[in-house]
Amino acid sequence: MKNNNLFAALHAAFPTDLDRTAIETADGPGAPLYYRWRDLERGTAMLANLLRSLDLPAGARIAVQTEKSVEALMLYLAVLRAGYVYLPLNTAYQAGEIEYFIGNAEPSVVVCSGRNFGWVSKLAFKAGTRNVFTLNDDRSGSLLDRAALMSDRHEVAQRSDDDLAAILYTSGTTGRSKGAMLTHANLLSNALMLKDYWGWRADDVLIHALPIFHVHGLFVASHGALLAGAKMIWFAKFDARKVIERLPEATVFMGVPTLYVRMLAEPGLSRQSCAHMRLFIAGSAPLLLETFNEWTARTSHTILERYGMSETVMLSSNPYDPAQGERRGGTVGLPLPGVGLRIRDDKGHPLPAGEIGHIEVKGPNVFKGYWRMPEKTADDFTTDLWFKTGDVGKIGSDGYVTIVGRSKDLIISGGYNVYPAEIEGYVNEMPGVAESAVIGVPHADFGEAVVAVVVRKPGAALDGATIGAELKTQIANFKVPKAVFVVDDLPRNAMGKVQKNLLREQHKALFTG
Ligand code: MLC
Ligand code: AMP
Repeated sequence: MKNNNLFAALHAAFPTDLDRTAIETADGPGAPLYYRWRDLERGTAMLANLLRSLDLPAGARIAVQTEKSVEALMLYLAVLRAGYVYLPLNTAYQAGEIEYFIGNAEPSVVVCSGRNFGWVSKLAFKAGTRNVFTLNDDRSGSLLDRAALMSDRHEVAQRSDDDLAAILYTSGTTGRSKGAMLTHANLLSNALMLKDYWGWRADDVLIHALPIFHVHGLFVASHGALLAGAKMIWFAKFDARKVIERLPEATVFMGVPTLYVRMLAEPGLSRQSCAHMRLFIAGSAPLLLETFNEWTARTSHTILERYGMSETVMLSSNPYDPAQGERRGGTVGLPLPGVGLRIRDDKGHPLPAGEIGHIEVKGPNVFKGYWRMPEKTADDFTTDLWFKTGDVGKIGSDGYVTIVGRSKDLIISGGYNVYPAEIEGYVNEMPGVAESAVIGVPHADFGEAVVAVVVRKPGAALDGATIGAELKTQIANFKVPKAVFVVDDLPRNAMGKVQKNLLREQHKALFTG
């Protein structure tokens, strides 16, 4: 029987010469490390055997909040290999956020950094998790200690298309995060299609400088290189100057727009430094036309912008092959092969080419629903089962898709999503606060920055700095407003609704000069 486990496909793509370097570390503690394909094969087998030895129930979730490391990638692969469900968590999340994810997902295993073991294990044990391991970025921790005792032979667990491979939490408009359930078929169909569409080759070298707890770094970048049997140069943390130094050895780079903006600010970025490169890919947030054009002028490469989301992996892409069309700045290209995109008006009626409306998607890439939230899942699908992305855009008569905005109240800052409702919830709980409005304003580095406008209760002494400092102790640092204004009231329309557009207009030049 064919095994539809995503890992089986990745494994089958390992090169025959297992002694070739699969991943070379570019930063992190100590000298560069060279991981051969054989190391990935053995490491994932040992970790999968460790998971199997725990006697976990079918469909067990393995929640992971660790610094980026090759071992953390191996852990992801091992979870697939053993047939469990991977649940990655942003390292910036704090106790309150982690408590929610663990309570909601009820993972059988939690893996965290050693320095967080005290508070993470307390939350995990309270939620009923029996196994908590540590994994540090210097290859220490109880996870690897235990895995070292395991056999390095492991038969890949049999999985069918519809079985869950991962749950990715994505914030909701009501403030609470929803776990998007992705199946083996969702991830594999998308990865195989992108391998062809972007022309991945065994002699490619990918600079991997994105975090591995979201779609972009974990799936799109890693799956691409692994399925091609291509080498990765592995950055635990993005550093524009250091990445540019490695470009002459590389062929593919993927980044959110902030990474391109930061590289453009480096004098070392030049036509020569990019001469060996085959492809620069951008996504996760809008790439400004200015950045797109400046990149071409400086490097002679045209960035390929694509569009994706946690619930759907990749939806559209500018063409790689010039025969299929130009890479057009300001657009997210054409719907990917096998992916259906359509535009609907507010009432769900089809709109003609070029008209702006809600973007909806159907295809093998579209997730199975939100974890234990059937009503939310039902709300986000149309009656004919297209997924409502919450993005607003148009599809031209030539098929190119342009995103013009979002119907969901969402801020994307440096490629991370921040939902205003969640931040407003925290601010509104603070003493002396009557209400608040959280908005996104243009930011030269992060694309958008989070700003809070807070109304004080009569007579209350409130200041923005204290509110910001308090938030810093409660939520992930990228969600903390970069500016907090204390005011007497918020602008409202005749219906009493807060006019966030007026606030955005008022503060639009705050971070762009
Ligand atoms: C860091 N900071 C941010 C931030 N990242 N603030 C706002 N938005 C962000 N994205 C702040 C921290 O709070 C901290 O502030 C200060 O910057 C330094 O933190 P750092 O961790 O040292 O920052 P840095 O390493 O410079 O990180 C910036 C970054 C990172 C751009 C490299 O944010 C990043 O890796 N972004 C990529 C996100 C990503 O992979 N998205 C893909 C989602 S998948 P302070 O005040 O605390 O010191 C998806 C689907 C798809 O969307 O289509 O791909
Ligand atoms: P996430 O839920 O973190 O996966 O974020 C998905 C959202 O990121 C999408 O719904 C879009 O709003 C946005 N996004 C992803 N890629 C692009 C892009 N190339 N241009 C504009 N927005 C994008």
